[in-house]
Amino acid sequence: MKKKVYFAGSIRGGRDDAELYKRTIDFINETDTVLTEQVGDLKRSLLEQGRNKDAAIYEQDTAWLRSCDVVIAECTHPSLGVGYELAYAEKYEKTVYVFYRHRECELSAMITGDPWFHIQSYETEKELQAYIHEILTD
Ligand code: 6IA
Repeated sequence: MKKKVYFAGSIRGGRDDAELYKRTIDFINETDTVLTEQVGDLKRSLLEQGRNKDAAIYEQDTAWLRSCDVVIAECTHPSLGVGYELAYAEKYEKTVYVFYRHRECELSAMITGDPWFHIQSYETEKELQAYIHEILTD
């Protein structure tokens, strides 16, 4: 059965990796279902958001976190929102995979120190996709 995947990646934290998120979301969607396609949206402006929209985003994202089968987070680029989502997912006992490129960042001790998270460093996108494929075919 197709897995419902909550893919997390930086938005207001910085969009340097947005294209990687988009390709990763497309890759996951080949076999499973990504709930959070906006994370890979390359067109929408960050400025379009207001407080009302933020409340709707929060409600929708937390509902998706509660209903997903697995969380996959790309954490190379630090993001407050992603950190919040990881803790929220743990509260609801969701399986959480955290990926990062170790040559480019030091993950927070609050992530690496939490045994709940499955943490995996990678170097190439191909390697990232291979890890994700393994998770989804588990
Ligand atoms: O603090 P950040 O903005 O970097 O937090 C990013 C995380 O929060 C992502 O993993 C998303 O799941 C969630 N998030 C933050 N902003 C949005 C959003 N904005 N839509 C959906 N989820 C969000 C509207 C779309 C945007 C591309 C303009």
